[in-house]
This record gives sequence, C-alpha cells and structure tokens, in this order.
Amino acid sequence: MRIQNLFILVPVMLIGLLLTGCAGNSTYREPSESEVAGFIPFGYRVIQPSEVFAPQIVYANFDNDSFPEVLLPMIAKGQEDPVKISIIDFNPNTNIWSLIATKQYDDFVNLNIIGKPTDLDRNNIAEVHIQFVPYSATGGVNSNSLAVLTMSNNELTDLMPNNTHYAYISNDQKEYKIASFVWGNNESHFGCHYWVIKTYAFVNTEYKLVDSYQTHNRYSMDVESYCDVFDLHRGVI
Ligand SMILES: [Ca+2]
Ligand SMILES: [Ca+2]
Repeated sequence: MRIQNLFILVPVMLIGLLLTGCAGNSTYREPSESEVAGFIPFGYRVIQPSEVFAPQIVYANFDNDSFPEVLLPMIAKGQEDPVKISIIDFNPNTNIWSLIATKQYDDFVNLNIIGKPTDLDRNNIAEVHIQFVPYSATGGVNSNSLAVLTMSNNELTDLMPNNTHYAYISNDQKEYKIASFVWGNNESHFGCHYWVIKTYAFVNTEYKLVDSYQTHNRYSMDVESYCDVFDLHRGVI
C-alpha cells in the first residue's frame, strides 16, 4: 500500500469506528408501565388529572444528556401519607431506566402540576412547577405551597422560598402572585377578611419575593356575603 493511501484510509477508518460506536445502542425509549410501576412505593400511585386521563408523569430534561428524564409525582392511596417525587433516567447503553433522585414532602398529601416544564435560567435543566396541598379533613385553606423544582447537584431543589397561600395566579410562570387571607378577631370562615397579596418573581436563578401588600378592602373566601367574593382574576384593592 502506498503511504499516501494510508493518510486517507486511517482517518476514514477512525471516523467509521466513531460513528458505529456512537450509533450503537443509543436509542431512547419511554419507560413501560411495568417499569414505571417498579419505582412507585407500595401504597402510592402517580397522580392523575382526572379519571379519564393517563397518569400525569412529566417528561423533561433534568441532566446533561440529550434524552428527557421522567418525573413521577406520587400520592398515597391512604390520603394522609406525604407526597413523593422521583426522577428516573434512561441509559441507552444498558437499555435500563433507573432512579436518580427522590424526595418526600412531609407536610403535603396532594399536588398539582402547574403548566408545562420551563427552563427559565436556560441551563438546559427543566423546572417543574407544582402546587402542594396539605391534608384537610374539613377542606381547610391557606396552607397550600408553591414549589418550582429542578435538579441541582444530583438533588431535587426548590427554587421558591417558603410560601403558603390560599390561591395563586400565574400569568407566565415567571411570576406568581399568591393570596392569603388574614383571619382577624371575630371573623369566621364565611366572613370577610383582609388579604395579603405576595408576588414571587424569577430573578437570575431562583424566585424572590418582590412585592407584598394587604388589601384595603375585605373580601369573603368563597361565598357571597356583605363583602365581595375574593377574586384574584378580577383584581382586588
Ligand atoms: Ca436528559
Ligand atoms: Ca433550568
């Protein structure tokens, strides 16, 4: 073989090896139902938006590879056990899904996924927006909590400061307004209350409290009375 041919042949062979090495076994696939079930603790289930829809698992990118991971928001069937959230990750070389993070939220028994995952800080790691709901035998109010979870240092991390609310309004997920009533002396559940409105906005890498005020008027929670019903969507003063 002439030496000039070697200059062409060797790089071509190397490129060929690289291509086959990269292409081998690198097919992504979604987890099967039984694989997902393997990550759900006994007595738990993945939340469902309604009985009609499939379990509400979230596909989003939580690490540095190009495949989406799966977030499993789980509640206990018994209603009084804490919610759990796990993230599972697919390894295309072994064709296996495995657990990469899990967290339990002791003060809450239910949760709602808010909108679609975001990447507000553009680091290619998703943020999942969640409302946590406490147990209440009486339908009690005012201690829901907003969380915006992402993966940081291999752990589920909340980008929201501690917060509680009765209701929230969100226009674009970059800014949450939350409302809590002030339960004054001699006020009943169905009476009229002043409300505190707080605004949390995404600043650089996390949410910060950027505004807080108390309403000038009093509003009722959920029934018509001698004051207006509290309605964030209509605006309050
Ligand atoms: Ca990924
Ligand atoms: Ca991000």
